[in-house]
Amino acid sequence: MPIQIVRNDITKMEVDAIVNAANPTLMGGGGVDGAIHRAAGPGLLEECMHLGRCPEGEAKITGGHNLHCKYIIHTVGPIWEGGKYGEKETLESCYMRSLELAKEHGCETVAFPLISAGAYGYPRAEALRVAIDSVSRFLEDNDMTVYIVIFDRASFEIGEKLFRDIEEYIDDRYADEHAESRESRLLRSEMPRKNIFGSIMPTASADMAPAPKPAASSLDEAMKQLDESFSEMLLRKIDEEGMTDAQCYKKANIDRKLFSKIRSDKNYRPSKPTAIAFAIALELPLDETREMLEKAGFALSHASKFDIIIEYFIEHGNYNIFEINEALFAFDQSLLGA
Ligand code: AR6
Repeated sequence: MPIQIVRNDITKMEVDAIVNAANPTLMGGGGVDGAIHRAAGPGLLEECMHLGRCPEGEAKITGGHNLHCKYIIHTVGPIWEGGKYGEKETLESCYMRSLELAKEHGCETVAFPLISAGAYGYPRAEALRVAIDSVSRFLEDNDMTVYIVIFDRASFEIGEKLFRDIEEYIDDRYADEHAESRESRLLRSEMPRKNIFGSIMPTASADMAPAPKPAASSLDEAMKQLDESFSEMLLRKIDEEGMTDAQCYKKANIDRKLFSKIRSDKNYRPSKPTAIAFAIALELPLDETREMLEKAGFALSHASKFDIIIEYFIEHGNYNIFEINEALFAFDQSLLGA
């Protein structure tokens, strides 16, 4: 998955480079800076002494010392002063300069803390948004796996209104599904259904189902009646949408190598988050999303918070996978992409 949001202590990440939220002296400090210096050992401070100062929005690189990474990239975020002093641009520059340095040093995996979102006071939800937007912009032209590391639960807030909206949406659907007793469900399924005019409608039966395909006389015959596979539907939809493969897998937060596998294997069975990620990238409405999922052997149900959150975003016409992932993360669900 090109962008991943994870909950961890960044000093424990096993990646090519971790990024430090430093101050212009590069001489260490509190927060994540202190944790990195403690874990890396005194050799890091010694190396930093030769680097000189680092202006806001810029980045410098050192070795990883005692950490599990090859490099530490030190960047200096803006101090939040209300948002009218170019804080956002400076923060974007921190991510860009750090990623460029990582690229120059051949890094394939990089982990960022939420720069400026601690002692420097940048509002956390906005800091996260800048992080995700900047990283996804960089990944449009570069292949890399980038982790955004959230240290504690308090560091994570999606917009409060969005959180409440989704919570309500989940409550309405999740509760309904679970409140109904087994008996009443049984009763309902056995009762003849009435339409709005009160006349009895046929229960779900052959009357309503689409005409079945003629029964195959042999297994061989049956195999010839196979429907379009997941990968065939995906490739067809990409063409119909007039997208390139790269536009689609990037928008789906899917790794290029995985996409080539899917492209070359007609019978590829993706995981559910991967299948949904493609449906989101293609901006499919709910019924087509369900159809695509079915081809991979999955369904969307109201018995799962994950599914309800996906449904919420599709119904609201919001197909931004990174915003969906922020919400999934806030509700402790697995993320979309692969
Ligand atoms: N792993 C991942 N994230 C962490 C960790 C950790 N071990 N520890 C803290 N965070 P901050 P800033 C999160 O204050 O706002 C230093 O003194 C934390 O929850 O470390 O850019 C420097 O020397 C928060 O979300 O950095 C500077 O003087 C995020 O890291 C100043 O602080 C950033 O919080 C920089 O302030």
